[in-house]
Amino acid sequence: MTHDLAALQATDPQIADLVRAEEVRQSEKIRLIPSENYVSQAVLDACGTVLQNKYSEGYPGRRYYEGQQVIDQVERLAIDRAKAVFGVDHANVQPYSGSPANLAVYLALAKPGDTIMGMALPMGGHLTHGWSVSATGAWFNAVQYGVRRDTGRIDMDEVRDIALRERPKLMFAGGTAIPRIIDFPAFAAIAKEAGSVLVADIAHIAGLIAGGAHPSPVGHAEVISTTTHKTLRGPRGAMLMCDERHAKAIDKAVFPGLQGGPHNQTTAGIAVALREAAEPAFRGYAASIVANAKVLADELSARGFDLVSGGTDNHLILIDLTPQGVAGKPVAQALDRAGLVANYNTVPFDPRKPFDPSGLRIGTPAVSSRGMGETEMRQIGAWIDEVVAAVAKNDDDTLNATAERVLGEVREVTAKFPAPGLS
Ligand code: DSN
Repeated sequence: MTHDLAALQATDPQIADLVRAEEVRQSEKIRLIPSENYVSQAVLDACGTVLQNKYSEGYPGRRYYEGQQVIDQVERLAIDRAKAVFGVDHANVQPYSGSPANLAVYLALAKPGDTIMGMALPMGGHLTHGWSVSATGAWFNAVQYGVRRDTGRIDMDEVRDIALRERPKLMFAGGTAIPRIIDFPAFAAIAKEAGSVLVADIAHIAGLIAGGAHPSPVGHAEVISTTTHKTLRGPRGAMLMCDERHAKAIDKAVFPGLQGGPHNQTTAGIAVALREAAEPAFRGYAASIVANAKVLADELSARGFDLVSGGTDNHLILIDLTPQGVAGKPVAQALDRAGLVANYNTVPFDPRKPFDPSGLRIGTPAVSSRGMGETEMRQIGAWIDEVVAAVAKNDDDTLNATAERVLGEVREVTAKFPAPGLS
């Protein structure tokens, strides 16, 4: 491990030890959670700096604290790079994370009680797109769309029917468990017909869009929301991008509407990640995420797994484990013991509860950052199959033996693929 923890070790050995333990975990295991990644050492460096020490409420050139000679330059660089990478009029790089970013969109463009529309969480949407337990479901009249039973793909007929009936103020396109390309032009046409503002939440696919591996919503969605730490491979943070006409409202909603001082160390990390995303190599990275996901999906399908929508176009695969006679949670727990980290997830029309659902969600952003390819994807598919079969046997000895053996094999593979920021 290269990360210098000498000062931390001297002051707080307990936390230093835990950081090292997490480094080992991230290094030894195969991380398949599709919303996670490995940032570069450069991004890690930017985030661990004295930029942490500065308050900068406001925006570059218009701050409420003096001493912004440096911070203004950092934030301007992040904004300019976001505008260049995504080709947008305006970028706000201050939202603390995805949920606050989406809340800022509501604050900017809707009023409590307004009708808003998003994809239902169990269908693949996000909490903040109006799901009932979220403030966005409580404070707005949320109407929700889903996927077609026969295809597992977003039901654009339903989207149009609901939109024309309900005339939502905001319409969200995007989510957390969508394995297929999102048809932004189709959403835009419906939003126009319904008189809605289309908000593209590209958190999961921002890196694919930046790298040319997924169509961009620019020119279709008036507002674009994204986290920066998923496929985009930046620090934990978020950005809002929009047409010039919404710029003032969006900025005002982020600050002073919702937030205080921006996290300047994160802004610097976002700027570095965007610089990396502008490099030609990032296009290769984005393409490898999709290529790896397709191979892994192919391997799983060949082994009899039921993939929602039949496969993937992006970084994400959603497996319905019902045919295997097991639930997502015990499988995710067994996989973790075997060195393969995924998350259990609802599948569309899931008869089981969200805390014990039928599905397993996996993805390829992190393994692609390690440079893994077709051979490793086929091996991962085989390991998943073996672990699921062991869980299905419902026999502790079989499961223990399988998890132990696979963990050993996983460690042999991960040793050959050093992770960014850890090697
Ligand atoms: N938690 C994120 C994910 O895993 O998809 C969404 O916010």
